[in-house]
Amino acid sequence: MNLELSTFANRVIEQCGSTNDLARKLGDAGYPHGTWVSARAQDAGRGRLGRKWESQRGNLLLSILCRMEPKTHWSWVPLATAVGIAEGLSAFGSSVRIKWPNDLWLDGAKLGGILCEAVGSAKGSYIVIGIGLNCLHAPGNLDQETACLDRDPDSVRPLVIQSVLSVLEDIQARGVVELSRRYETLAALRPGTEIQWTSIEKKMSFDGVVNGLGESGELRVQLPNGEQESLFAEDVKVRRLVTPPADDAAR
Ligand code: BT5
Repeated sequence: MNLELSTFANRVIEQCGSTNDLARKLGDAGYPHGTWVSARAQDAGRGRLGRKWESQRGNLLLSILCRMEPKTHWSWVPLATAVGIAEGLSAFGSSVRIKWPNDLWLDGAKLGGILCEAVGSAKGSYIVIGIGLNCLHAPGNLDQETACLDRDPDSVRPLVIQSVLSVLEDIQARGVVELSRRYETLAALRPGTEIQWTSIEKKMSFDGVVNGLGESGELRVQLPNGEQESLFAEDVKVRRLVTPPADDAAR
């Protein structure tokens, strides 16, 4: 066993650049599915598209290795992670919603984010699932509202790890149909939600109405001209939310 790697495999360390980079070292060395690493603070925490992740002490910063087969299910891993986190946190009575594709919302503000990075290596390909969750601090001065759980990260971490791994196991055992149903009960972008998104390729903004998920976890939307479009990882802004049915809102 590599001694350096064993100092952070399945451990909480004080500080690092990014837990995703440490998890990648574990993945390249052949550590198994479910191995995790967590830090109390990161000085180079990242989001998608090179964005920064504010990573103060008191929040959860966690990466988990995922070696799931078949690879056709890989496109579902970010949503499976979000479902695992939202379901796990319901044990605290927190009503967390999933804002497709990788955000967790509490009362409409960003509570957490997920950064999945696929890696091919000599010891097999895998996904690093990076999770940032505001436990004790909601950072200010960002371009969006933020929220926190008001819980110690040491009490949140085991719940999140266990719940995410359990959803991944379910996909492997039963496929994604049931996951899709579970996602729908937690989705912030319900069918009928009016959204706007920016196409990275075309560098243009578009408006549309959410229809639901496609078979790879993509977001199906209807354009004003009636055409259907699939979004795979675009940043989506909400223009008008749909009010959940009364029985759902009461939960
Ligand atoms: C994400 O990116 O939401 C994925 C964040 C994943 C972070 C984890 S921490 C453990 C692991 N190691 C890493 O280095 N990363 C992962 P994205 O969708 O690109 O959102 C980034 C945007 O969220 C920023 O531009 C800010 O607007 C906002 N943001 C940054 N830090 C935040 C925070 N702590 N809480 C809420 N919003 C934040």
